[in-house]
Amino acid sequence: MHPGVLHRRFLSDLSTSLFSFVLPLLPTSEELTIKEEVRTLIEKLIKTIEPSARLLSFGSSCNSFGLRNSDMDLVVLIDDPDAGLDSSMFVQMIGDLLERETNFDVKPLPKARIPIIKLNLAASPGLPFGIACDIGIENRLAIENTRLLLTYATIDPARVRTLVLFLKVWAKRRRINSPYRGTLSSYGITLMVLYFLVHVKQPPVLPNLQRIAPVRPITEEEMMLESRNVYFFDDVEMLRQEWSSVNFESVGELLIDFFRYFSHDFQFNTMVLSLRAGPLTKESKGWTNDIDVGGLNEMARDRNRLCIEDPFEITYNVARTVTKDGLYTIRGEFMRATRILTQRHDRAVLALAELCR
Ligand code: 3AT
Ligand code: MG
Repeated sequence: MHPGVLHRRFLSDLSTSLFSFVLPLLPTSEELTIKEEVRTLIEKLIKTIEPSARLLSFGSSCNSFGLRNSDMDLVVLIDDPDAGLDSSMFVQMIGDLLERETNFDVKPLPKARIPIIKLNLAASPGLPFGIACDIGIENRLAIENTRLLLTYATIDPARVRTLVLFLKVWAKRRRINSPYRGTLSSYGITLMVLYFLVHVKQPPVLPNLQRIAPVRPITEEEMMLESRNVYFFDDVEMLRQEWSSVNFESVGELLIDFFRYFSHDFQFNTMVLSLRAGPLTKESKGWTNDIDVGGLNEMARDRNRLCIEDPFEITYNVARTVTKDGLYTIRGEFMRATRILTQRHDRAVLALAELCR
């Protein structure tokens, strides 16, 4: 058969295989129900300490990029401005309460830089692996960035969700999804995929939601949260009607191109990925990592090896955990993936299995 025909067949198989790969890894409805029950139970208990408190989910439990058994990210928001609760104290109080009233394994960390309560729920028939859960206090920006990610996913779920979910699995299996070991968080990986779909692909697969003007004028106050501009266009109905990408590449083609772009084209040494603004230089953000002057130790230089700007907290590098070795491993993985997907033109399903081995 002609190589072009073989290649086209591989691409079409690759897209089908990606959908089938991801499908069984999605959370079961039973898991979602249990998680929601746990959230409601904990919220009810917390309200006995502070009636104006609400407990909200964020992260992958509600940005549509959740996988089976993924952790549960929760945050307590206190609506009463006069509640006067300090985060450390509140974390300790919630920790004590949960220890008394539930049989979860509870670990309050009131003295951590960001005070949180860690919970572990034991395995049960509906939750064969249990759940790990982190409860933070007043992290309102996380709720907003979760909504941003969810809105992006909603515009083109077939391509966006499939790509992000597959790449999260790939990153976990290839061990490059460990911020504590010098590689990337899931949030960082998701921002890389969205950056690629908004700013690298021409024509773009997704619009830049932070650059679409609001339909009605909005006040400065509505736009700002904790002195950050958190505006983005979030009218999903209107986006569905008004935005139609003229990029018709399949999810398989996009995946290959994603790996190729981060293997060969992205300038890791000098550039910052900004979902908000497109490519920026490290120099323009003051995120340089190559000045080797006395006083700047190895740790400080390692902070900006890979630069991913947070969409709202723009002075914050989401990938600051990536070390020199971590980046070397990550780039090696992008190259390995490109090689596998561009050299194997037999069965796509085998290529995916090899990719995630
Ligand atoms: P998993 O399914 O748990 O792997 P996730 O989407 O829940 O993926 P994370 O657990 O990495 O992603 O993060 C949960 C949320 O916490 C995502 C984001 O709202 C917030 N978050 C995580 N890391 C950062 C960060 N470095 N800067 C700002 N917000 C962050
Ligand atoms: Mg999470």
